[in-house]
Amino acid sequence: MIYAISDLHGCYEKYQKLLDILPLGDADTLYVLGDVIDRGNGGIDILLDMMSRANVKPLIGNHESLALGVMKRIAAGLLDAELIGKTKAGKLWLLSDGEPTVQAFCALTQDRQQAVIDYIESFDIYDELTMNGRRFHLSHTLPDYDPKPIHDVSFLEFLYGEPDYTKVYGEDTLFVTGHTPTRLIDPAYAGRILQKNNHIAIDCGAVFGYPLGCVCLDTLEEIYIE
Ligand SMILES: [Mn+2]
Repeated sequence: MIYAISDLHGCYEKYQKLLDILPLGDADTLYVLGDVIDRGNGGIDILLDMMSRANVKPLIGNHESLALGVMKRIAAGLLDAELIGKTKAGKLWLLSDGEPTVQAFCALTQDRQQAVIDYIESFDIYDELTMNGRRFHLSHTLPDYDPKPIHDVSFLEFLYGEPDYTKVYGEDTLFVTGHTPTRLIDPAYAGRILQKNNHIAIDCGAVFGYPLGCVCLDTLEEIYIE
């Protein structure tokens, strides 16, 4: 089975609870559609756990992309937790609720810091697959409606785009995205996965007190972790 979650934002307990109930065997895959870190406290712990699992497939989110350059400078000994706020990129990261990630990252040994950096650098930007005759596109987010070929979508649009969930992007493809909590797309879907117009929006807002949503791509079944 193939599952997808997104925007864990440091919610380590919900992540572990999900792994406890998912029958995730060797033939199964759990896609994590970015924004594992920041806001909550457990982002680095989640990354370290994900690294140890061959059947977890990460895609990059804007928070990982923003953190990466600063993490490299910390690992190289050029920055520490106190100096981060004095750099442009570091200030941006802290403004994006990066503080818990900064603290946890700085507490790692240099080897572990480098392992986290290497892992984030291995993240793909998007993936496409076919399951039970249904085509899927998966990425952290997508641009506003503009039916251009996927190879014309820019890296920044995959990280920061705001899809128009009222538009069908492709008749023969289901577009799985996170990034925007579903309550901000449509309040009727607060804390729930939105499946509509060939979109599957899976960021239920786990770090804001809503459940962690998980969709099974084989069955389109929704799983919720309170
Ligand atoms: Mn995001």
